[in-house]
Amino acid sequence: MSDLTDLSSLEGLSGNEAIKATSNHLRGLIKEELLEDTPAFGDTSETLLKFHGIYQQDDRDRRKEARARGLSKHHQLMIRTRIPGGVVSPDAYVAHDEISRKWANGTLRVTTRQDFQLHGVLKGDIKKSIRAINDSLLTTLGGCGDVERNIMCCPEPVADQFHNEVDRSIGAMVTEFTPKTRAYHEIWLDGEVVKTSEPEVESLYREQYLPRKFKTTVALEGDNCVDIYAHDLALVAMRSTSGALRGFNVLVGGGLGRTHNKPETFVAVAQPLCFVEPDQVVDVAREVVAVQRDYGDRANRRHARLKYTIADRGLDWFRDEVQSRVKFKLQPPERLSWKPVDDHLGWHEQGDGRLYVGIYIENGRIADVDDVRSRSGLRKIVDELRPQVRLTAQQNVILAGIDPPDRSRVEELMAEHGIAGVESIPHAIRNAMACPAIPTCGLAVAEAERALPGLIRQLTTLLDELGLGDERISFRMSGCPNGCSRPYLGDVGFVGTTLGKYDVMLAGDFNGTRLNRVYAPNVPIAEIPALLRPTLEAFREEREPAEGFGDWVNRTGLEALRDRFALSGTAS
Ligand code: SRM
Ligand code: SF4
Repeated sequence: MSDLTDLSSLEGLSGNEAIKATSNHLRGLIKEELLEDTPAFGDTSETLLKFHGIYQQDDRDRRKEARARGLSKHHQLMIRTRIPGGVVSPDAYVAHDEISRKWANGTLRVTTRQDFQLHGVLKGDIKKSIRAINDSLLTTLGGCGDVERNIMCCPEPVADQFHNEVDRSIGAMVTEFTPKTRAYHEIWLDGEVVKTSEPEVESLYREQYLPRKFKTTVALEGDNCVDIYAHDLALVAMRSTSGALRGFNVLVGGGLGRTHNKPETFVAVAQPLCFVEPDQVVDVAREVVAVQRDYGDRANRRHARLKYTIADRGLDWFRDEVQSRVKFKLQPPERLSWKPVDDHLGWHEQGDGRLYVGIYIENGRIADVDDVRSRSGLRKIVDELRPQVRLTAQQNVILAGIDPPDRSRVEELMAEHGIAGVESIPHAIRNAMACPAIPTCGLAVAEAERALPGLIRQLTTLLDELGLGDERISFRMSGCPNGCSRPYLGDVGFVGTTLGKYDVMLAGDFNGTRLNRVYAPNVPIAEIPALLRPTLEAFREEREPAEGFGDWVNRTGLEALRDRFALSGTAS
């Protein structure tokens, strides 16, 4: 038990609040249950494990068979490694690759927030896996749970003054926001239970941590490759004319999770709050989180994200509250402008005489499937040339620090393993993302990662046929309305409603600055290409030069297009 004395203060709060408060800083009974010869952890541990970067799941493909045979679910664990800015050393890459082969399902998943996920780990192998990750100097602590999640950043591996200063700010924020509990060390790394007179202080998170997950990203002026508008807290690093870091525009209150048929849950884009100087950014970020800690809804988890606090109390109230907690004056936010999103794929110079190459990974799944053996290929390149690896917010991989004479060897190894260079990947495929959904995600109501490859190839054929093959159109699919692949910020979103059916969303934009809306609800996947054909044809005929698909839909009017093409639809 924690030293929380007044449990009556938890009355009326969600069950998770009591679990957190009485967990003794995230220990609960995880250590004890780990020793038990059972395939799964209990419910309370399941909740607490998330803070340690671990989700208890079951293999949904095997549910039916298990039910038929009177067996219980096939329990397994998913591990999420928290990787600030997506930067992975060659040793850490190798460690994850080894875990994926030995104890997980043989694949590595790059997430939309620049982390690695390992699926299919059995309870008996979890401790070894977490240890191996720690030995490679990364951690899973805070990968999930009601804390600050992984802090994202544009992964462009350029080592100039601006990038270095941004990296320093991120490093300071990571230190500030990493939970201070020693539970992680004790449970997973066999750290001794430290008996000291000094209390274990979570000065930011306190006994109950945050009301809900909290997400922060850092973009570099002009390039929204990290989808700032989806975030609770977004920081846009601004460059001075001399190339130094001038400060950060701060935006707050974005979030994409919603629930079908529950209009009180909604998608929101982050709104501009203020501008701060580089040495003020950690303080302001901490106080943004602290205001949400103090005022976020702890009774209803569906209403507990920062976007709801701001919707209920107003952005001006929020700014005043943050202002009252910092010692400097918050400056008005500056106007942001965006160039087309850079996915950082292909070969680039990185400014120090070396090169980096961005490699496309379909839906982030590094695997050996048929002729495309990205897992073996990347491992061979990393073993041989030891590049730094960076994970992108589009679920792709960058190999950085490559000496120019080694470029041909990288290309040779890519070709040997069926890893395509970006120039041969159709734009629709390159700009598509899907979340894992079935079989690992317990919340999925439809397929995504396994469904999008087929659909996107049909759409590629359609676009080619219409002469639109060179258009940059983003297609994003998720297996439920939680929006893990950020479908609401793409030109086109497919949001699963039930097995085989999706709400088709249009009128977003390629730069992810505007939410899309439902064009047609509940569409069987096989009908999606035919549904989109007339709209794409009209786009081809009526667009302004260089106008993107989502922008054209937005200008023409979603409702007008729906009427024109004889659809009727409302959000499901
Ligand atoms: Fe997510 C829950 C996967 C990014 C919104 N997300 C989940 C879980 C853990 C399901 C669960 O709770 O049992 C999924 C695990 C599936 C699996 O088998 O791996 C899951 N989310 C993912 C990933 C792996 C999708 C991907 O394609 O990469 C991403 C991991 C990111 C990371 O490394 O931390 C992922 N999730 C997102 C994003 C995008 C983002 O943050 O940029 C969102 C929308 C933004 C937001 O948070 O508002 C997102 N995930 C959710 C939600 C809805 C939250 C809400 O406010 O309602 C849930 C459900 C929940 O929290 O209750 C969820
Ligand atoms: Fe699961 Fe839904 Fe997230 Fe997809 S969007 S991973 S189905 S929670």
